[in-house]
Amino acid sequence: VSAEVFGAVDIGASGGRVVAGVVAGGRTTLHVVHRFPNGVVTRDGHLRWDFTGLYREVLTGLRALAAAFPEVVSIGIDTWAVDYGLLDEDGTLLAEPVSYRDGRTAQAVERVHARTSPEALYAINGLQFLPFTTLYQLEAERSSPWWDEAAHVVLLPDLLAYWLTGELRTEITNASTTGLLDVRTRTWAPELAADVPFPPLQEPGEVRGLLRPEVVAATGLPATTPVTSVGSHDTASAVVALPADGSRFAYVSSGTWSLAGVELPGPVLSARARELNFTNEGGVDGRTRFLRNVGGLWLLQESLREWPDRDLPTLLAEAETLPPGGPTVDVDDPAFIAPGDMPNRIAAAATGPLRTPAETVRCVLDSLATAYARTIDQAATLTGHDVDVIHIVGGGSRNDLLCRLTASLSGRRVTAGPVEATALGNVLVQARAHGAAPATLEAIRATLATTEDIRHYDPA
Ligand code: LFR
Repeated sequence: VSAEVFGAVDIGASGGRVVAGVVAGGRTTLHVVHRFPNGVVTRDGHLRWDFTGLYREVLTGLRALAAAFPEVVSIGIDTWAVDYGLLDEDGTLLAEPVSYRDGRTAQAVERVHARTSPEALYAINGLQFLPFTTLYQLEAERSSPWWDEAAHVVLLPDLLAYWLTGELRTEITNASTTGLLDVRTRTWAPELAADVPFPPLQEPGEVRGLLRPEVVAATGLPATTPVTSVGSHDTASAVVALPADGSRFAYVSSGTWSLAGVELPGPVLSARARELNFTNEGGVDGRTRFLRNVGGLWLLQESLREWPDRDLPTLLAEAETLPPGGPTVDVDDPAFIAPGDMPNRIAAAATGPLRTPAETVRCVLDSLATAYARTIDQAATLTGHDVDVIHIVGGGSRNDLLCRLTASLSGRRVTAGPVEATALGNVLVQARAHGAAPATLEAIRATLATTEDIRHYDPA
């Protein structure tokens, strides 16, 4: 069988990777060619991403990709959502992008809501309230020293694509997280437009552009290599790669955040959906990702930073021996958004005392699993969508205890994996665009259901 290779750049809040996706005989195999850490840094009084540094890592990764797989067909890019860079008229990045974990939007939220009520906003953009949605960040940005010079607002995967190709577009699944897109028409909502525009929209599967000569020289990739738009919102790519057989499924994309919900043909904008804080994000092929952002492994990642002499496998093993029904926290508590001092913040919010790191770990996992079960139940009720199985994908799918707790608390079968669903979805949307994967998401998922290594958990 002949093999075709697609490069995926997949960057999350805690780390990035450049992956080769080898598609051969209906099976897609991922090879990570470069990994690099990511995290927020404090600069000029704000939490920011060192995005210039991340771009350097991307070039390093693409060089490794070209060296290992000279015949790469295309490159796709995804990152977390909502954050952006400001470019001046010449296309120069004005400042390193502020992170959604920065606290700058506190007053901005009130100003936006004074102009447009949360109810009216939901009717337009269909998004759950999160204090860091781009709409609020741009309101806060109006008082930044760079606003007057800004000519383009560019979402982060699109910024990488710009540096690689020179082309400015806004990929639509990620645009759907800005709060500025009309959820019904899938076009920019004129009534919410900021003074500085985003580049025009582009659908996943469309070619963004060819690599700039400088990038060709730096990476050794052929000058004919296109960047192909994928679900550039990492969660959109993850939902593509669910190993689902049929349609009666829900999912939890479990990483730094947990995104729990169902896939629908169109938005659900009921008052109840808004009250329960469900979002209608845009999926690949115009699907709706009806889900809730419910806090995630960030609570563990940040706790581990405070316990340098403890390792996760041992802590998980200890946590497993603790009895069920221990203290929990509300994983959605905005008090957990900022970095630092996490075990103490968890202890302060917990429903009972936490004496050891293992108890804290158990508390986080019980709380996450409880939130997953409740959220999937609500999603099913709000939409009338039947759910037989919950697919947990991403880093959390490796966490045996989390998967088992979710199965028993939800009373539903859980299937765990793939861990690298996001990179896989990135690869598969490119592969489809270049004729190497099936035409529909259903067919793509049915293939994954038979080729991916998946674990099943039935309710205890
Ligand atoms: C997951 C994710 C979520 C989004 C959050 C912030 O990585 O993209 O979908 O709510 O990060 O961008």
